[in-house]
Amino acid sequence: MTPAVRTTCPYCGVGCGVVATPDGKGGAAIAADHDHPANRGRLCSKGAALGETLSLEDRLLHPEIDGQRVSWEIALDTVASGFRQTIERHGPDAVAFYVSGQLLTEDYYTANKLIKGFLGTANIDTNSRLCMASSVAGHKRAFGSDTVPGRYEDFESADLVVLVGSNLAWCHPVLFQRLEAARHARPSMKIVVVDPRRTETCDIADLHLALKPGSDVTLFNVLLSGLAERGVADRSFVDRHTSGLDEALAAARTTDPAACGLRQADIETFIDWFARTEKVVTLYSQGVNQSSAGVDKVNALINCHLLTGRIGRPGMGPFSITGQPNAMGGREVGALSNTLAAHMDFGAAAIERVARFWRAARMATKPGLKAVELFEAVRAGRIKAVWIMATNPVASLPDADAVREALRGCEFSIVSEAIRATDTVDACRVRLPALAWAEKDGTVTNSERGISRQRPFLPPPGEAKQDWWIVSEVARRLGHGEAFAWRGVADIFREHAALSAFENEGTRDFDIGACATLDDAAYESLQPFVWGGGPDRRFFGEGGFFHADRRARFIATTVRAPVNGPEESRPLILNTGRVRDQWHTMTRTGKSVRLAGHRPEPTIELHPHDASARGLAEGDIAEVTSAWGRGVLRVHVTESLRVGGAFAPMHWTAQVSRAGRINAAVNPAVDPISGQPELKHTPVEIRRLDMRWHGTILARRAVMLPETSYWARIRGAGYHAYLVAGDQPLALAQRALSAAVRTANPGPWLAGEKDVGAVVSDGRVEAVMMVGPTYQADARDRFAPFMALDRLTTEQRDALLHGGTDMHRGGELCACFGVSCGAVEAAIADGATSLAAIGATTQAGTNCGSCRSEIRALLRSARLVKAA
Ligand SMILES: Nc1nc2c(c(=O)[nH]1)N[C@H]1C(S)=C(S)[C@@H](COP(=O)(O)OP(=O)(O)OC[C@H]3O[C@@H](n4cnc5c(=O)[nH]c(N)nc54)[C@H](O)[C@@H]3O)O[C@H]1N2
Ligand SMILES: Nc1nc2c(c(=O)[nH]1)N[C@H]1C(S)=C(S)[C@@H](COP(=O)(O)OP(=O)(O)OC[C@H]3O[C@@H](n4cnc5c(=O)[nH]c(N)nc54)[C@H](O)[C@@H]3O)O[C@H]1N2
Ligand code: SF4
Ligand SMILES: [Mo]
Repeated sequence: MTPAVRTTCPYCGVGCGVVATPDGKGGAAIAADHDHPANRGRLCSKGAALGETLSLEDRLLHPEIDGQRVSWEIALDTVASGFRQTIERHGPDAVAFYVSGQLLTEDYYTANKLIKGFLGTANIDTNSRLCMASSVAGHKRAFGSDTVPGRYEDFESADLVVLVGSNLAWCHPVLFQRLEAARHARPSMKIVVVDPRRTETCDIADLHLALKPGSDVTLFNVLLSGLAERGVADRSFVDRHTSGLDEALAAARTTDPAACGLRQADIETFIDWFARTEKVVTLYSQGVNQSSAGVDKVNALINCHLLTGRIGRPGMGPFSITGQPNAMGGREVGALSNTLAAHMDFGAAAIERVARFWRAARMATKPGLKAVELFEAVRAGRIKAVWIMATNPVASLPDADAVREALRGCEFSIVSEAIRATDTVDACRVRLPALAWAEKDGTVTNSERGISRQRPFLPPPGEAKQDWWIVSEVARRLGHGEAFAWRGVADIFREHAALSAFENEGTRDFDIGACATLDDAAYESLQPFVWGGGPDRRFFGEGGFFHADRRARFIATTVRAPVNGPEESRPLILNTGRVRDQWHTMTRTGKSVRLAGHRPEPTIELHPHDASARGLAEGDIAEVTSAWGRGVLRVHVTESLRVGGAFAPMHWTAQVSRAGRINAAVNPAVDPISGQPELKHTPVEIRRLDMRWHGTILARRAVMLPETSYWARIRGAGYHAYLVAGDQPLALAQRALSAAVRTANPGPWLAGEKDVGAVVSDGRVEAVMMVGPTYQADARDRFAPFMALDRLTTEQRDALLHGGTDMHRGGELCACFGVSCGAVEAAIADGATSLAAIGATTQAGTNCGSCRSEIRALLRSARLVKAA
């Protein structure tokens, strides 16, 4: 038996501790770490399903150039000489790195050091530009440093938690569970959600402010002036520790509350609660950051905490929650193009200091390009060599078709990836195989500044290498071997720690100098710890901000309209974000069967009013068009949106769908200060595509689908599922699809009723398809149980050919135990009236808890039906 290894979840910024126990066959059992301070024994559905993502199928295991396998020697020589020649001919600013908050700190440090200290350019940006850049800029404006002042436990001890642009229930589920538990223990605690959509997070909200998209500055300006009017300013804090209040208040007082489209009474309630409650935490995420007014939104809400002095003390403060597992580590190493290293920027003294510390051969002397402009420069040919690591920009950047075009046209495109086929890998010439989570060694920093170890528990597969090693080998080939001569990650961590303390003297918040002397054994066994902020690990409770005068700044924020507002021909505003069980571009969560059921298809959600105005109904196929591009998605009609709003998840790529990659349509407008794109606000029109047939295919072996208007592919247990639709005549489609199915899954073909056909060989279903004139939302659920059978009885075969069984109606709800909506509804019909009762009969909601809000929604609607 291989011993259990304590490591950290590779998904969200909560940074849960995980215990992995290898099974000796390439897999591992995954459990929550009961001792990790972030989760104390909890995991969400994605964390709990990590064991299903470990297989080596889909992995990139060997270096490739132009589709040909090559040795590491050749690959590394090619990369090094490509960079050398490009710099010789065109100067250092003709090269760039695009990196990721999913790199470990040691990888991140290495990439940043090479390009800024030895290639002479700061053209390194990270996908955190799409994620945290507005928070970084807002923190710096207010505090003089990119500091997150608070701790997770502050949510639990607060009396009012304001969640702004955060779908915590789905995106940071373990923190949501902690919040839910705290609220359960202390029912007086209040929760306000500020989000134009009614999300699952609203389930525990006392007040949901469904504001007009983009109008957060209005709301928080109104809050600021309301707080001042109610006399709750903390005069002593403001006088001793801040400046700029008068200008900020003047701007706030001229703000017209009508612009946020809320009822005045709700705004008053919000101001009253905020005014009355000393312990307030304002937690915010992408509804704030991903906006052309992102930085102003951040400062508008921080202003309210500064005014009331509610910052840096238990149960209070603004809290920017990070998305990726190492978004914070990336900020610490300084891998944004406008930061230098270790929370230092491009001031002359800092450049000189870091150059000295690194013994830099060729130091960058000015900030580099930010993600969106960086890829524009690639497209325009100004950047001629670009190296992408641990991110999938062809799917995740806005105006994504332009990004693909940029990469395809680039002379020298390199990608370091763990997965063989992604939208970005497909567009790059040099492909370098990277180790993945289970094999990687290093550290990550979570949202509360908590540094944890990620430890390998599986052997490195194929020829894959860890990212820091790849970068260091290129550095060595460029003649910088000495500066990159680390023996392992502990060496890198010590150097990073030493830089954080180098000539710091309390001028910079980030200082983990104590770690510079850890020996290898101490690094190996390093326990999770939160850096900075004195004995209680909070910043700013007693002032001590990082502007030269040690005062925080109020920022006068004025309301600006989004860069691209609705137009006559594109009157709807497209909002994008996440679903519960998928992670970004699905390269990992897409491998898990149990995560596939919750949201199997790329959907476009819209309000019933907007749907009916366009003749759109649930299940239709619709085209979403913007000035930048288009997507084709399944329609979901829901009252959880505002009229005029639409929502699509960001997860679907060209690998798993025909045209579900929504970023092809998303606008590339950015915040003028942070450069963060406005991913939540694109003017679009949505129109119905007339489909003449809809189909569902479950097949044990992958099917090469013929050209159709719509398809999406998902994972089943031992099979592939395809949801398809098209505009050819039905009979033609049936013929073409059955031929495709049978080519991949040979065997006797049985024609059934209701447009069902199946390949059944030796009594086992090899493939089944239903292709008919109407959309059958539950076809996949009806057929799935038959794929689990090794031999069908005659009755089972008949049932299959008559359209399957309705055992699993309504899709999957509980990912941990595979419980369908139908099963939960049946339990309710049988008399279950509470979460606990449903858990007792079906097990749903009793493991990770990620589905509890959805179960509560079913309970509520059952109560409504009963009452009616
Ligand atoms: N399941 C899952 N969890 C994840 C991830 C994932 O891919 N899947 N990714 C991780 C990452 S990297 C990140 S950054 C986080 C993101 O976590 P969140 O920010 O919580 O997630 P999003 O769904 O991107 O957006 C949050 C909300 O912002 C709202 N919003 C849109 N426009 C506005 C506006 O103008 N004002 C306000 N106030 N709200 C608005 C949207 O309706 C949405 O509900 O999630 C992390 N966790
Ligand atoms: N429309 C829209 N677009 C968005 C967002 C949105 O809300 N709406 N959110 C944005 C946000 S907040 C984020 S954070 C981004 C995320 O977008 P991306 O970073 O592009 O998404 P991922 O799928 O996480 O990409 C990570 C890639 O790294 C690979 N990988 C995993 N581990 C390793 C490793 O150790 N080394 C290497 N070299 N590769 C590895 C994975 O296989 C995967 O292909 O998307 C942004 N895009
Ligand atoms: S909340 Fe879920 S995804 Fe986030 S770190 Fe914890 S287990 Fe991983
Ligand atoms: Mo993110």
